[in-house]
Amino acid sequence: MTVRQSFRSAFHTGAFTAHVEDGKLVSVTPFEHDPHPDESIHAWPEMVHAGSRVMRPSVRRGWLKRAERDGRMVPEGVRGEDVFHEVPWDEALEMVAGELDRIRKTHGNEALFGGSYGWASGGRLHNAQNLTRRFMWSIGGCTTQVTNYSYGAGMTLLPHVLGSNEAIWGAGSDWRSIAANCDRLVAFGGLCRKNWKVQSGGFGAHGFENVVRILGQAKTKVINVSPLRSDVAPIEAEWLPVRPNSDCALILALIWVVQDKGAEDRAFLDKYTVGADRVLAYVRGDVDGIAKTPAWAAEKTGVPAAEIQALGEDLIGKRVMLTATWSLQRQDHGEQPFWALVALASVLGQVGLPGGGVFFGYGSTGGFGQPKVSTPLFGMPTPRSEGSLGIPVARVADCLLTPGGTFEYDGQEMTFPDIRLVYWAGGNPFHHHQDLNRLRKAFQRPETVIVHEPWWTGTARHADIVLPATTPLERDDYAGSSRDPWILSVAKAVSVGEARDDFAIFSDLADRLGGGEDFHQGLDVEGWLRKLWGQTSAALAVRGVNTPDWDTFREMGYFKVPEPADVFDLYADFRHNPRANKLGTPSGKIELFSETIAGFGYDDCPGHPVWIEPKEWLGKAGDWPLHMLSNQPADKLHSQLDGSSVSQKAKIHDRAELLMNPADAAARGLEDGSVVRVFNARGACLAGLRVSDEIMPGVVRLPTGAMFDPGPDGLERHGNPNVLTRDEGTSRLGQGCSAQSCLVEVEAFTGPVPRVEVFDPPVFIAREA
Ligand SMILES: Nc1nc2c(c(=O)[nH]1)N[C@H]1C(S)=C(S)[C@@H](COP(=O)(O)OP(=O)(O)OC[C@H]3O[C@@H](n4cnc5c(=O)[nH]c(N)nc54)[C@H](O)[C@@H]3O)O[C@H]1N2
Ligand SMILES: Nc1nc2c(c(=O)[nH]1)N[C@H]1C(S)=C(S)[C@@H](COP(=O)(O)OP(=O)(O)OC[C@H]3O[C@@H](n4cnc5c(=O)[nH]c(N)nc54)[C@H](O)[C@@H]3O)O[C@H]1N2
Ligand SMILES: [Mo]
Repeated sequence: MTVRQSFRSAFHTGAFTAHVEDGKLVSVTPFEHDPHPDESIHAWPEMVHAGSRVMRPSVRRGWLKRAERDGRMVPEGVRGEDVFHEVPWDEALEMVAGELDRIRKTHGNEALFGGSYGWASGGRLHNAQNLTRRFMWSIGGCTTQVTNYSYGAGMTLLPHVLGSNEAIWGAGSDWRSIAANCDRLVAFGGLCRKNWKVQSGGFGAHGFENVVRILGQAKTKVINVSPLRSDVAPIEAEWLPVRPNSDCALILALIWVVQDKGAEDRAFLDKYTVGADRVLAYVRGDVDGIAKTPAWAAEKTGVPAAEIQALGEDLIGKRVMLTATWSLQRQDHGEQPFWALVALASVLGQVGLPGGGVFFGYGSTGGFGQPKVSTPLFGMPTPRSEGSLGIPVARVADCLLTPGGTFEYDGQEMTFPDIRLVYWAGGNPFHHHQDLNRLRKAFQRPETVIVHEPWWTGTARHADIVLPATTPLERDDYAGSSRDPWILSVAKAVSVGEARDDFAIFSDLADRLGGGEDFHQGLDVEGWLRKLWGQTSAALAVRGVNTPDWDTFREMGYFKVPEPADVFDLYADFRHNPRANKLGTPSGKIELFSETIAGFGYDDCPGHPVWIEPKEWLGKAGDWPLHMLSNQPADKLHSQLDGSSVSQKAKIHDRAELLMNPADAAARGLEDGSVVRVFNARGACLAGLRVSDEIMPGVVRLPTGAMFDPGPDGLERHGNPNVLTRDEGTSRLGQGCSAQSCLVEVEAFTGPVPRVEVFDPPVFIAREA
């Protein structure tokens, strides 16, 4: 007789119920309170039992044959090209513990790299990156990573300008207020429906259709400033196609128009900002002799001067909400468009008005502008040990390649340590990092690379010791996102291979290395979940919200935090009383000129927003005629669950889709639906071509997410854009990821189309006696 059971679960793309037959996950049904569930959840049954799962602890052959050379233990073979031996858990853990101990004792904890950036899975306890850090602190610390790939430049800049990162990760002014009050919503990078499929931590209800409905009934006119017309679909909007990476020039010209009309809001600037005069003088051309006029910006942006003039004039006297997607700062000098947008919102006097002002991210992930629930959700704490070094996340390859090298970041001069051991759990740098051919070289440098993974990703394939990790379907947890009212139960549904929870792996290792008490505090998963639920309940009780006890919550499967009736407007309190509600900047006001930043003396990020020509963009003649945007994939979260039939559906001849304007396709004789080769001096990949006028001429779009699949000749076969992107910081201030500044060429691929091999497990061989 078949045994059928159902279990609650949740992921970053939505919650669901998992249906299990005889110990196998067979299907999922979406969370009953999700009005618009995302299809990606249906990838789980295939992927949980996929042939690409890591089934047992595995060790790379060449690593076992390492030998000492010039004070380093140098393994044989090449990471990413070697074969693996499967070993019993106890032996694998003994090797990992032994290696961690050897390196910390010989070279100090700084030689351990435990940044481990990545999204892993939803769930508050089993957050792999947190657990890695907590484990590393329990054994004496490590070199870690600070900031993120999402908005590394923005989150470093904004505290200097607005005193916090509320405008990037806070709630955002409510859509109801925008609909009621806003005349013009200017969306740089659009308002991407696909990005709303995702909320970090796991969530219950997809809200984008609600935004579409609210805006559809409002007087608000939406202007989509983007190389892609489809970035706002299905919201009705006017499209202003703009050359990638030129937005700062456009924004400065809008400030010029407002100033030229004498319409800058003097009272606002005097009361709430510092440094406005410096910016206005710069825009007039008093500083460098170049007035930032519509004609000046037209040449840079490709937007006709008359249109810039008209847009600038149209904003005067209206309620205006300015927003930019995070991709606008994921580019060379990405700090500048964000700072310039704050300046424009200030010059228009809009900050803190109902439905007006500036916010970064309405188009970037789900939940911004929904009723502000600020759901408290406790995970295991990760206090960073004193003196441990944190390098900006996107500088990882620099760190591995140039030990002892110095670099600047946000006013600090830092030195890269000599990393001997890399430890990664819950991230896929061979998805997320730029210039993957360079990263491959960087990954050859350490003595040891250890990875926890459920699947044989690019990162697992470049490791020496791979430990099989569970997915959320294989463990108990609770999940939720601060911008979603649903707190969700996650229950273990199946077991796969010899996979263990990251928590269990780290607990065991910490015990072996003398850090057990600090890491797990004598509690198991159940003990921690009860403790964390207690903390979450206590935080809600302070707000007058009564939660059920843990057992009742588990039985119910979810809990809904009451949504506030009030409509929230960002910075309304500051506007109302700027003395009592000072911003966290040195002046307590919006810093359109920052003495702090000016004091750093960076020519790539001076004291106020400026136009600086990107190193790679269409404004500069060169060998590579097309600007490649690599935005977030519509059908999945990054590289996760790639290979399922759900993500396969979006591919063309098994490769990621490259979007190109008909004029560019015709000029190259390329046919819709064909396989093309995308290349530049850094690398080359294959992709499947789709031709459409939804993208402006001169620009192509290859989304991220195709699992890294390098062929023997170095050609990436699957369409991973990061073999093409630049690995350089945004500036010395933010040192963020600048993937969106990337030029390429595209040609027909004429050879026999190679098979994508990344979903095959690596080669295992028996260990020699
Ligand atoms: N060119 C370009 N590159 C980009 C971007 C871009 O716009 N353009 N965007 C950047 C951004 S914003 C981001 S956030 C990054 C995303 O980069 P990542 O977060 O690194 O990408 P993911 O594919 O989500 O990787 C998560 C990995 O964790 C594994 N995992 C899942 N659950 C668990 C678990 O419980 N335990 C363990 N041990 N592992 C688990 C998954 O299998 C997967 O391999 O990419 C960045 N890279
Ligand atoms: N479906 C799905 N949703 C996701 C994710 C995912 O993997 N899948 N990842 C999540 C994560 S980790 C993050 S950080 C966010 C990221 O959120 P974003 O960074 O906002 O997302 P992107 O899709 O990279 O970019 C949004 C749009 O900006 C436009 N754009 C790019 N460069 C420029 C430019 O120079 N100027 C202008 N005007 N427009 C430009 C592109 O056309 C692109 O479609 O998305 C989240 N949402
Ligand atoms: Mo991100």
